[in-house]
Amino acid sequence: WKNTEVREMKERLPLQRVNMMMKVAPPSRDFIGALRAAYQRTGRPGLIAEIKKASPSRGVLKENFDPVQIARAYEEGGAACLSVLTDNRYFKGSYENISLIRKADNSLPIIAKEFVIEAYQLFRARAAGADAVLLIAAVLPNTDLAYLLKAAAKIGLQCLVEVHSIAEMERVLRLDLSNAMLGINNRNLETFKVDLENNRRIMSSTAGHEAQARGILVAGESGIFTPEHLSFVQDTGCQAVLVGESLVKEEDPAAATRA
Ligand code: IGP
Repeated sequence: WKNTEVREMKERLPLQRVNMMMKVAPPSRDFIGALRAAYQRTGRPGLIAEIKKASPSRGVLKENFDPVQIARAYEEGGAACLSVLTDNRYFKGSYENISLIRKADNSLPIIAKEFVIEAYQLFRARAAGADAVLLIAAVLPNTDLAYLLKAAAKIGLQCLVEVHSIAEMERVLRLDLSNAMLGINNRNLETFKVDLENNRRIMSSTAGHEAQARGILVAGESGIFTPEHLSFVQDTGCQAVLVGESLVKEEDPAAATRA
């Protein structure tokens, strides 16, 4: 085994422990509802502001990284929700960061972000105090998505189901999404290239129209750096956006969030 894999195994808490933690975890909040409310209040897409120390495409984004402080700045700046990277291998994140943000009484609902492939990760996220989790269609067949959506609902977690293509959008629309929202990731996970045109293509497809007709909230994700980008994504029909790099790197994340 590679060293990283051995370390990840050691960091894995026993299920029994996670179960106990879930029982005393702070109650979950309405992640999707907070985004809808923000859209209704402002007429602008609800902002999911992301907390990540590093990314595979950009390396370390911020040297003296303080997740609690950044979360506070996002809250002050008017974000609707937080996205906290828990993946350690590629993003230098942790579940501990979620626990710390919740202990600091930050009021924003939190989505835990990593590559979820099994129910254990849902339990671990809820135990840390997360309100939602990310499920990526590109790595999960519909049978697994259906199972994880159900398991998440049972423990009070909402899901953001992420797609990259029209085909994936069509596929996930066959699922029961009553406890979920969708995300269109404009970053190609293999090449890391960002293309906002992808957002428009998917939203203006038959599947994109179906999602909107069913009242499913859709977030545009990745590569949003300017107000023009934000308007572009809003014009495709997204009522939420997920912004990481351009906010995390700011000297003043609160001011950047307001802008
Ligand atoms: C954020 P950006 O370009 O604003 O930093 O992108 C976000 O979309 C990205 O972190 C993300 C992600 C993911 C990370 C989207 N989907 C899946 C890990 C796994």
